[in-house]
Amino acid sequence: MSIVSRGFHGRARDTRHTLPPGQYETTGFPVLSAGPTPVVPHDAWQFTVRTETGTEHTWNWDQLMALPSQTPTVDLHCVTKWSKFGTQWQGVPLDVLLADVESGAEYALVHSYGDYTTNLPLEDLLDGKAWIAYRYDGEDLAPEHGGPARLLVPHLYLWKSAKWVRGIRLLDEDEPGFWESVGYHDYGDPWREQRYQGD
Ligand SMILES: Nc1nc2c(c(=O)[nH]1)N[C@H]1C(S)=C(S)[C@@H](COP(=O)(O)O)O[C@H]1N2
Ligand SMILES: [Mo]
Repeated sequence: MSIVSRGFHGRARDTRHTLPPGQYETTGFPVLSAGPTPVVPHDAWQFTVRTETGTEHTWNWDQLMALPSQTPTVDLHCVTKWSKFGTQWQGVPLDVLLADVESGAEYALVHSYGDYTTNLPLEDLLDGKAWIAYRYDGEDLAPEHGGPARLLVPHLYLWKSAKWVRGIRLLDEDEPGFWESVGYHDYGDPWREQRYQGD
């Protein structure tokens, strides 16, 4: 994989300030977690990408901090129908983390500390569309919002933005994650209102 400079800039500011169908705007920042908030100290934090052939690439916190980051401003859309405009983040684009990862996989299954998973096509993590985010609104990302670090993939419903992210498995075959396996849409595009399987 290589960094595509076109998309690297093109999608970093995904702010339309327009509501997708069926959404309403909120100015708060609701917390939605399926279980307890895991405690992950920086010195214990690791992020691992495992390819379809089993090769693993692991970064610790200091290595993540040493990578080039971006400061995207994006709109968030939760499947429970709230949207929040203009949220400001800092994070490392997945393009940077995956640049030296040899893979022909088409799918990704994202894992969190605490066992949450979510799936998406690998291409939806690339070309400036997704980050491992560790700062929100000028401060370290709060634990309830996914700190130390969460996936941020704002062009899909927010359940795809796994909090407390610990790794990504690259897969030849699509594999449903936590919400996808209980009836939520496999892809989850808010603009096409893909909330549930069959939408
Ligand atoms: N690990 C983990 N990530 C998660 C969740 C979760 O329960 N566990 N909930 C998802 C859902 S449904 C939403 S809407 C967002 C909520 O993010 P927030 O709590 O920062 O608003 O996180 C997503 N990421
Ligand atoms: Mo959600």
